[in-house]
Amino acid sequence: MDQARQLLRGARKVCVLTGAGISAESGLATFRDSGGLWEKHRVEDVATMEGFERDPELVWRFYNARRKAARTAEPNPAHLALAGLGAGRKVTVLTQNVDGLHQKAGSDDVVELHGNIWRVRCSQCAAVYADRPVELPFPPRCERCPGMLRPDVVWFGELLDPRTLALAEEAAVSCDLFLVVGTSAQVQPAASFAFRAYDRGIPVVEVNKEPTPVSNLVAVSLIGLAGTILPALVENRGN
Ligand code: BJW
Ligand code: ZN
Repeated sequence: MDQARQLLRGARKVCVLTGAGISAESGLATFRDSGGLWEKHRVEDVATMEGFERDPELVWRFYNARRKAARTAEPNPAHLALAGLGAGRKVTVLTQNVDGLHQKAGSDDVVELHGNIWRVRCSQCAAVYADRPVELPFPPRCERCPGMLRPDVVWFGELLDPRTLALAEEAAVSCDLFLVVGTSAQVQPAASFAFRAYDRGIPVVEVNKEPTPVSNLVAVSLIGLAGTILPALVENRGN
């Protein structure tokens, strides 16, 4: 912890990659942990375009349940600690999460790699709509064409938005400390940003309740709950 604090103290530009683990203590399920979403749902059924084309109602049931959970979820001490990290330094959060909790906590530079659960997009004409009701009546129809609306998130086999990728890339290689929090670091290209920073000689600090594929390259691995470790890392930072 002392070593991580020291790295943070010297850092003027911090880039943070977050995953579902940072929202776990807000009561939102992760994907790959025991009891996680991928134990109850087949990835191919609910997180691919093929699955949506096969059974859109199943996919909407999955996302409506997650919207319902996310609506009442509040940022936890981990989100708040990251939001408080910005005094005197530039902090960019690259999040794989679609729940909007970093913004709710007050982080002002958030790059949403996998989209946002509060937006919907037409599967035919790509029109994007925000602030739809939590329980969308099925089938949710586009206002501009006969297409069906889908969540505006990135499923497996889909490309991340090129502008989003460029922002993430720039933040990852121009920071002087890269934090990785609560992600299994298995999904590409999101996980690759930690490797890009490492390749540039930038120190990488990981916070996770267990080791991951990035644990071997990190300067410091802090094993434990993000809601406990991040506030401890940020306090006494002495800027
Ligand atoms: C705690 C904690 C606590 C718990 N405190 N810690 C290169 C090599 C191999 C494969 C590929 C490759 N490039 C592309 C691919 C294919 C694929 C991929 O990566 N597959 C791998 C899984 C093998 N990637 C893609 O398809 C991506 N698109 C793409 O690359 O396009 C180009 C292309 C297309 C086709 C072929 C090839 C290239 C798109 C990926 C989209 C992922 N989408 C999802 C759903 C988003 C919407 C939604 O939320 O519903 O994103 S899947 C899901 O996984 C979600 C997450 O954002 C993502 C990552 O999961 P995350 O956040 O890491 O969660 P978990 O559950 O895995 O981990 C939680 C962690 O927290 C654990 O480590 C816990 O220990 C920890 N934890 N509680 C601290 N309290
Ligand atoms: Zn449309």
